[in-house]
Amino acid sequence: MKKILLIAFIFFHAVNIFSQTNLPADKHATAETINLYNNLKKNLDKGVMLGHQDDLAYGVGWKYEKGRSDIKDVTGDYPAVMGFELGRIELDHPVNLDSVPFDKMRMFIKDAYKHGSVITISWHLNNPLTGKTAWDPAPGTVASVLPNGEKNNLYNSWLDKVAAFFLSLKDDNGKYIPIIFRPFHELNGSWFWWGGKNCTPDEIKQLYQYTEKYLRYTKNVHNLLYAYNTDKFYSANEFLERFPGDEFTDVLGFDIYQRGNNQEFMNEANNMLTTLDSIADVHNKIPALTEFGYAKLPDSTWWTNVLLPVLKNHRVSYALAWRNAGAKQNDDTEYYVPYKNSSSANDFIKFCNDEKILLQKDAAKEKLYKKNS
Ligand code: BMA
Repeated sequence: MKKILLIAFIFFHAVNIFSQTNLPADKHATAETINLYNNLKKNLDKGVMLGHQDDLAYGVGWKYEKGRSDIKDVTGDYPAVMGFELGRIELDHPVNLDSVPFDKMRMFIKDAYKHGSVITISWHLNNPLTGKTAWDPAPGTVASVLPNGEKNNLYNSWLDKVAAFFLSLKDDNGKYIPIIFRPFHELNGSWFWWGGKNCTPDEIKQLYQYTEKYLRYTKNVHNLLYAYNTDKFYSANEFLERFPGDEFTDVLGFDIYQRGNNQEFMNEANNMLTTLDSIADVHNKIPALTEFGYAKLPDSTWWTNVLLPVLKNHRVSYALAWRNAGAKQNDDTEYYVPYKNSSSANDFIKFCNDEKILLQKDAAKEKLYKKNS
């Protein structure tokens, strides 16, 4: 009888543990990475974590001022998700393609992690076949980096550098900082060498899988969740056309920028999020708006009138606003979140005060890197 009770006891605990802890694509992910994965899933109904690319690095009219952030200047709190970018790390450059020094980036990532935010990283890697930028769509590039391709060795050496960066991301106790890595983003569009008509769907699937296996098994990088993300899409089939498979992905998302009127944007975003929600549900993944923006925010009530109603309709883990690059060489300015005293700042405060929108303090309360029951 005692034995039976003991077996029943163990069985119930095992069921309990397994039902609460799912493993991400990397079955050997660090404990903190597994916890992040499970907590992001569990928190889907709590709200949308607001993110911002390069938030701690610069904003409109400033660069590298300790503790500064355009979002903090306006709302008093930092974003719950911080985005960073690795382009040019493959060339051993000390700064990325947007001039952010990798050493500073490492410190920003440590800071974001320490304060409970989630970190996501993109990689606008150069074209390995031509040596030009990510935007050089030379045909045959993807095939050239796959095994037996003429640039496979070069590509491996680039992955070695990316792996070294990920493995250099540790907290004060020497533990690896979990990152949502978002390679080959917008892969249904044709502007990057890895996208759209510049390769076959099968080739980009292979490249995605190859990259992940190389980082995981050859380089032993285990602090990554992987985000698969498209640009605008019109059907579930289109979204999934280049999908590398469940065992290679944790987050599913898309990038969306408003270029037409508000209603058009709302319709598109609602349609895509409805499709994304159902795909994420079927595949048991984390749905996210991996990039969004309305350049220079010409509508001062866009946040509460356009974006908020869309987000309220859907399950979205996080939404990453693109970078506040500020003044650019060609006399243009680039920004996607308000800065102090800009025209949509007040509306942005209202948006952030809505219970659906989570900033860093809200994320910190969730202890995303801890095992929560
Ligand atoms: C683009 C623009 C560019 C930038 C690139 C990589 O969308 O913001 O200015 O270089 O992303 O971050």
